Amino acid sequence: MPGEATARAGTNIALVKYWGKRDAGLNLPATGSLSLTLADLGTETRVRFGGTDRVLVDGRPADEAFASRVRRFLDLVRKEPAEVATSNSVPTAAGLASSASGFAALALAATRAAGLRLEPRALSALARRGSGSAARSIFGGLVEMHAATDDAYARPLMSPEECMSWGLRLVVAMTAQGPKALGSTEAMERTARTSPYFPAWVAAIDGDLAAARAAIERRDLAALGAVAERNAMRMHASALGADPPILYWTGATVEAIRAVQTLRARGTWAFVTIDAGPHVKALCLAPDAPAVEATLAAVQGVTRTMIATPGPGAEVIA
Ligand code: 2P0
Repeated sequence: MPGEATARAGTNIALVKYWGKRDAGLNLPATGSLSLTLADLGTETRVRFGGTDRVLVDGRPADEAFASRVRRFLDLVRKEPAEVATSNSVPTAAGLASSASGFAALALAATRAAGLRLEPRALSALARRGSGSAARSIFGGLVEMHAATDDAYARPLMSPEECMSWGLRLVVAMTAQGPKALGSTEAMERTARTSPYFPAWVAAIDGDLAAARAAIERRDLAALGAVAERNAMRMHASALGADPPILYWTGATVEAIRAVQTLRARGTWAFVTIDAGPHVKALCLAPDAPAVEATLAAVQGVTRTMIATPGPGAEVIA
């Protein structure tokens, strides 16, 4: 009997970034990382074994690059063909990583469809093989990815409920898309290979992780935000140092960063983070989120904003 299962997972935004690999074959990250899993923005994936191999995205056949990445991942789990049907609730142009929620949902759906029930740690390590950031989306709330062992996996730090009672929010500001951004897999490989700043980036991570953990323990938004903002700047600095250089920012990115910093100088705690693209995300507390959103929405070149809330880890839904 062919097995079938459907799972969903939320995307996540790293406050201490993953940027560089120790082993590309096993997709082992060079460092640890720390992120917040989001509600609503995510991926739902159904895996059905039997028939012929097929990968559908929002009901249509996936492009070959994505389909072959999915097939390579399924080969870790299966011995027979499978149909994979996936849909994203992340707006495609949002610049929010859909590979994180996508491979987390796929790892859970594929293992359940194959009749396997993996421990969360093993499921996280499996999701990592699809995409490094997916290891973190297995868990909800604040999550830390550990990279010290040969089998890197994530662990929960603070539940989504606790994150909600703390009041954490991420305000997302999408800026007008320039030319298609360089994919993060290729960009981090180039950074690691050619940037003279890459070793310094790696050397700074343990300190950032320790400071972030301590801030979370104290529920100290200002301290956590300060770590997140400097860590994102350091990630982009390492990429700028690559050859040829990697610059993800547009003018609107810079203006959005300045708008948040100006708001902060006037007494509102908000801190920026930026992933492998031009969009800006601001970490803040719920009572300040509407003001942070209004500030970002007023920046020229910002096309859309939303307030994202902490969300649960990957779950089986059918
Ligand atoms: C992060 N990013 O920690 C960082 C910050 C992008 C910028 O994880 O090669 O798509 O599939 O393991 O997970 C994006 O990297 O890379 C990412 P692969 P992935 O969220």
